[in-house]
Amino acid sequence: MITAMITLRSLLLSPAALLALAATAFASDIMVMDAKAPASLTPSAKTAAIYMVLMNHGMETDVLQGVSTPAADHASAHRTIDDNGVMKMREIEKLELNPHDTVTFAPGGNHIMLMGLKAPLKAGDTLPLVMTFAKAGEVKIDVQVVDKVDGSAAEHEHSE
Ligand SMILES: [Cu+2]
Repeated sequence: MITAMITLRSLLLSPAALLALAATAFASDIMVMDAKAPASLTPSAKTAAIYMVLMNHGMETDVLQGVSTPAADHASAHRTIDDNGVMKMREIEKLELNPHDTVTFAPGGNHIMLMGLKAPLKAGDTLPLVMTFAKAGEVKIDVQVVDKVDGSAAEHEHSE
């Protein structure tokens, strides 16, 4: 009886929880959670950033080798570094995920950078993203476009 009640309760997910589930992709051992992109600030925006949490649930190290989306000409993983007080971005050529590693892409650190955006990102939209891993292969996710991601504005004022 108690078990039945717990099961029932766990089925009653809030809309927010359902959204979180929808944004979570399971593909082999790589799990992508909470993939989100802040909406473009101007209609002429050509760059955008995507944030997420990556986990490797496997027993072997995997490597993120590339990212792509039909929404932009170019996508790559970037890392923001503090070079004597000047924030600079570097492309992460190979992002290693060791077994049980969690890597967070968040403002001020790692992000997926889109360049040559084909249309400005609007809150409520979803953006398909393909992440290619050495072992897991192609991991396809839907990125939620949100109003804003705390701390992301300053980082993407650069124009590349
Ligand atoms: Cu960047």
